Amino acid sequence: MKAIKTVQHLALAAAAMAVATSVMAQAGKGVSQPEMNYQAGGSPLVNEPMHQSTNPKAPPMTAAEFEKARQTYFERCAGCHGVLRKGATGKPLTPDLTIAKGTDYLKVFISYGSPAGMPNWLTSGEMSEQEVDLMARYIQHEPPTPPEFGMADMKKTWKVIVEPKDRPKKKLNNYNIENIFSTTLRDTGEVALIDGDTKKIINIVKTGYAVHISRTSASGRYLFVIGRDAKINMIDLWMEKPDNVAEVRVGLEARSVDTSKFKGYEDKLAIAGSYWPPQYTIMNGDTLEPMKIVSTRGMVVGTQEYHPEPRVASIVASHFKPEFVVNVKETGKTLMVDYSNIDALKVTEIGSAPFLHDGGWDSSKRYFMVAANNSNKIAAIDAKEGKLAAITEVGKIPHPGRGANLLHPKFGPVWATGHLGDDTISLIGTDPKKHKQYAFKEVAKLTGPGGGALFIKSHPKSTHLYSDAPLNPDPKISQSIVVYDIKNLDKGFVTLPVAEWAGLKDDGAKRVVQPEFNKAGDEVWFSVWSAKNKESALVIVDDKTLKLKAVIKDPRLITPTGHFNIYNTQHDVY
Ligand code: DHE
Repeated sequence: MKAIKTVQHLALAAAAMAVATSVMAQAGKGVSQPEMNYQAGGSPLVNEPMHQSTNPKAPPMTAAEFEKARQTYFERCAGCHGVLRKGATGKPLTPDLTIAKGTDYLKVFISYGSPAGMPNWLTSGEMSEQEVDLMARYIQHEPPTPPEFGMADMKKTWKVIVEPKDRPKKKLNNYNIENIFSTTLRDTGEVALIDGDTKKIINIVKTGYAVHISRTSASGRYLFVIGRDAKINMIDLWMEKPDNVAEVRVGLEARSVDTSKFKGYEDKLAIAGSYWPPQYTIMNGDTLEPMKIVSTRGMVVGTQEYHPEPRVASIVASHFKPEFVVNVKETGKTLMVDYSNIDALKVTEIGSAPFLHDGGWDSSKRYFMVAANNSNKIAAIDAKEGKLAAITEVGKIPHPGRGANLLHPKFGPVWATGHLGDDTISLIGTDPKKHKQYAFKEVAKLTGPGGGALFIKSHPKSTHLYSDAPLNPDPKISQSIVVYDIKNLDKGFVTLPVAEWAGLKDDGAKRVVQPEFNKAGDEVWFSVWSAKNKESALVIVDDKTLKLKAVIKDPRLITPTGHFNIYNTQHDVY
């Protein structure tokens, strides 16, 4: 575990350094360095048992060499090339392709990298010549397959810590629950529950490994947290001290979780998507008991070729129908999963473009705007009609988080995304009724400070749009936030030196990440994300004045990254 975390750090640290030459230089082709490094994080699969599969045409490897190379692959390569090496952000590396290239060619590629985004593992000092040789031989053998994870495995991990009948019948604390923030403490596998009113930590709750996101149940009472190890924790905010009431693992690696929000189904079901095995699992919303597992293996949109590991990326609950919107990365398909009868599950499959990743609702909550990141596109999924509304070309590697909704003075309601691979923010019209000519068109491009942006945010009560750039190589940029005045977007941005405001005592990378509004929509929270052994902080900015309002520091706030305001997450306000 420790090794994986270190590698993830290295990957992100490398991202910050390596872009200088590449973000802009590579515009238009290939994968940018920050995107590559961002996705090249370690996988929890490194610790899973897998069997050596030998290809007689490939150069020989001992069992020990194979195991070492396998570990390195899952620590450094699987995020881009895929568990089964069928390719994702990185190229496919299956033996039918690699054997033909030969060991020497592969060694050069691994050593020096490529303009398309492959890192220079040897010349950057991250791999030795022996390791490069090992990896060049390894990728000519059949990829070993991690184990499946079905119902019996899930049931073994399922724990109801407090039975529903033993839970509070009413709220037992005085917290203003709607303004609690759940902050990811990435490297400790915890979330910090923070009272948004008093800015005091309520509890630090143990969750899965390298915890990823938090989502709120429809009622706002329960919080669901998922770790990269596919462990889901369900936290009851009505307890005197909010804490875990249930947990389960739905796979070996995962990123997304949500709960049913359609009228009549509030808090009834939960869903989580896994990277491995490629599947989604529907659970009882009260206890996390796994009820239905559905594989996402299948054909890729367009080419209609089989993909053995289409990872489940973002999932969101529809407000129009009893449906979950499940976005499958490699196949480029959005699955509208009708949960009204899970014994006769109806799934509407909407193809758009490969590499669906993150996304959010437009302001009407009818259109789910999802980034096909490596295709440089945003697909708008019409949740009312159950069809693709449009695909919009945007900049290089869109990365919206959930995106931001603004009322543009000229174009009406627009949804915005920043980009990892260039310095632009794309605004897309989302109102086909009153602003038909702009609907699902990229109506404007704002210029930001540089590439490496991950999250963007606004609020219906705010006239500001905030964007981070934690993967930009320039510390001045990665340690700041830029803000646009929605009423005067042409004016450009102002920069807020958020990391400097945090006044941290340690040197080192201090990535400022993920703007998130409080419930009232008058303050914005940011994480200042330092290394695990360094001081981090949360910085709170007054949305009206853009001045520093508060800094939260605590030795327990280790590697804070994402944060999720209960009310805004419950109601999809962004
Ligand atoms: Fe995330 C959302 C996957 C790295 C912070 N991230 C998501 C979602 C997916 C995803 C599929 C959408 C979930 C949803 O809406 O249901 N993230 C991945 C990766 O595969 C990737 C690239 C590499 C990895 O190894 O995990 C990755 N993500 C990161 C980070 O390094 C970040 C910056 C820090 C961290 O905590 O690990 C990070 N991801 C986040 C955050 C969100 C997120 C904060 C939620 C955004 C939101 O506003 O909802």
